[in-house]
Amino acid sequence: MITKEIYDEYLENLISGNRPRCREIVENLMAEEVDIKDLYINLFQTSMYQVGEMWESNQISVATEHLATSITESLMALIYPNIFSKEHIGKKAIISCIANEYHQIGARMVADIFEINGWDGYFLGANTPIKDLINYIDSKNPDIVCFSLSVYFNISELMLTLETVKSRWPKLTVLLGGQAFRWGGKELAEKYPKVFYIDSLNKLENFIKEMS
Ligand code: B12
Repeated sequence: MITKEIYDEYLENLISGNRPRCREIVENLMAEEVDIKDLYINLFQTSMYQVGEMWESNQISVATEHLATSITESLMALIYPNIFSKEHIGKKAIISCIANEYHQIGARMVADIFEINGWDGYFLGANTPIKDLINYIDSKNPDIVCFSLSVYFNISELMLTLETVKSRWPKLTVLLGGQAFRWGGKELAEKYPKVFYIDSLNKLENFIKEMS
């Protein structure tokens, strides 16, 4: 269980750049068989949101924020053996940040939730150009495509991406998510058939189960 004490100690070590201690904390939680979604949301996401607030209010530098990001990404890699050991069911999802979107941790979590549920989760990472995305969708013929958006000023890229993908594959299921939608844009999902905005990993998992 991720208690307040564990979280506080983790955050302190994340901010001070103590990767070995952060790693130990995560390994201990994994040994306790803490749910991966719990780890993702209540440890990694909450701490990175707090890092963002500290950075915004000048309590930490950009360098510290970058270090916290890289530690978080390395710890997610630590969990991979638990994610990829599941039996696969022959369903495919492509998960990508849209062009000019450099925040990739949330999208990586989304890809992992697909893997945990037996899907092949093709995670394309940050800033995927539309042309390459289209070619990739063409080559994989996925059941679902997911787009992650963190900064609201990238909404026009998302609109362009949706228009391009939906004009080519009108029946393809597309999921939208990410914190940019706090500032607007959810209505984009209503503009096209089979496009859904999903606001949490739990709802995502329910959706995946229905599609499995
Ligand atoms: C780390 C970070 C960066 C790193 C990212 C590196 C990397 N490898 O990812 C770097 C340095 C690149 C960066 C750059 C910038 N950043 Co920044 N960044 C952050 C920070 C601190 C953490 C992001 C993170 O990992 N969060 C944790 C993840 C797990 O959360 P998440 O992304 O929300 O994902 C969850 C859900 O949203 C959901 N989800 C996400 N995607 C999807 C998709 C689907 C389909 C579904 C179903 C669900 C889903 O699932 C996840 C798990 O629950 C945030 C602070 C914050 N509040 O997050 C700011 C933040 C996102 N950044 C911000 C800004 C402003 C910027 C810059 C413009 C700064 C600048 N002046 O250059 C640039 C923009 C770069 C760009 N073009 O993308 C703002 C955005 C504000 C806004 N109004 O849009 C934030 C909120 C900071 C702040 N408080 O102001 N940043």
